[in-house]
Amino acid sequence: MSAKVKFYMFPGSNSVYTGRLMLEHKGIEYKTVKLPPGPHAFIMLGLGFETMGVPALKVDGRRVQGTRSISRFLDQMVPGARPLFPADPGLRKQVEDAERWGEEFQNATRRIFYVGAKRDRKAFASVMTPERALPMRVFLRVGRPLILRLASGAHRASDDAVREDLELLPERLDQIDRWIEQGLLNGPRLNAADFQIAPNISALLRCDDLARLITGRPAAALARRVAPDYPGHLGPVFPRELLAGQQPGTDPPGSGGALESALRAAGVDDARIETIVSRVETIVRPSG
Ligand SMILES: N[C@@H](CCC(=O)N[C@@H](CS)C(=O)NCC(=O)O)C(=O)O
Repeated sequence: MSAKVKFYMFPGSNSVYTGRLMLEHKGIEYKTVKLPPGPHAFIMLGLGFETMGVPALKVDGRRVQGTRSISRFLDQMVPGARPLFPADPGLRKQVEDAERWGEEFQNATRRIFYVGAKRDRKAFASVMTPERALPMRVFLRVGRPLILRLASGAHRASDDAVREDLELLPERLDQIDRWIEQGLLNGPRLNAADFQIAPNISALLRCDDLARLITGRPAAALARRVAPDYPGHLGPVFPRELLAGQQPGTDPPGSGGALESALRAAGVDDARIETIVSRVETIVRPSG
């Protein structure tokens, strides 16, 4: 018997991307319910969900909300097939821990986007409108300031929070690279933590101020494999004082996000961008 699955979402959301990837990984057929970002929060409550957030599922009347509930639910719904969690209890615990860690990385990525999108007028539409029909695109353009204000409040996306998120970013990327090296992430069998983490790396790769920190890392390869089609672009909008924790003086000249953005805008694919940027880095990186 096949269950009727409805997937509540809005395009452009990082957590929705995680939910979609997991549904597709499990080979589950589903019907998408596309909501307008902003009003979606009230619609979710109106539909009887416990909180305002997407992604969420309704499966034969049962409501499942949030990426970490969805991953567990999908493994119960379709046991055996392409499990999101390993059967071995020790390994399962490691994946669960990395997935929980990934949810905080997800929160940080969302805050970075909202704070950046207040400064870059084009960023919000570039992420939120690609899969939308004209009336919704108009709504999103007109509603942008209000939606950004509401979302920033709901997710505590302040300059202070983002200063800390940006400061933590290099060590978070190091953690992801370590997990990849250990085989916990980006292994032969993708797991719930891969799907939780990869969309956020992909989103950050589309930020001009941050791409230089990620390109060339194993984390970038994970994003390219698992979540290659994050839409949009955030220009170089973060003021120096927000980026202060990243020691800008240590960046090799020419390896910045500007090169990556220019290549992407010219239609060069991600794999080639990575090769070109790492070559440039080896040329311009100061020796010693
Ligand atoms: N940590 C949650 C995130 C859910 C979430 O915050 N989703 C955003 C969209 S990216 C949302 O719907 N926010 C509205 C709200 O929660 O008020 C998960 O992993 O599912």
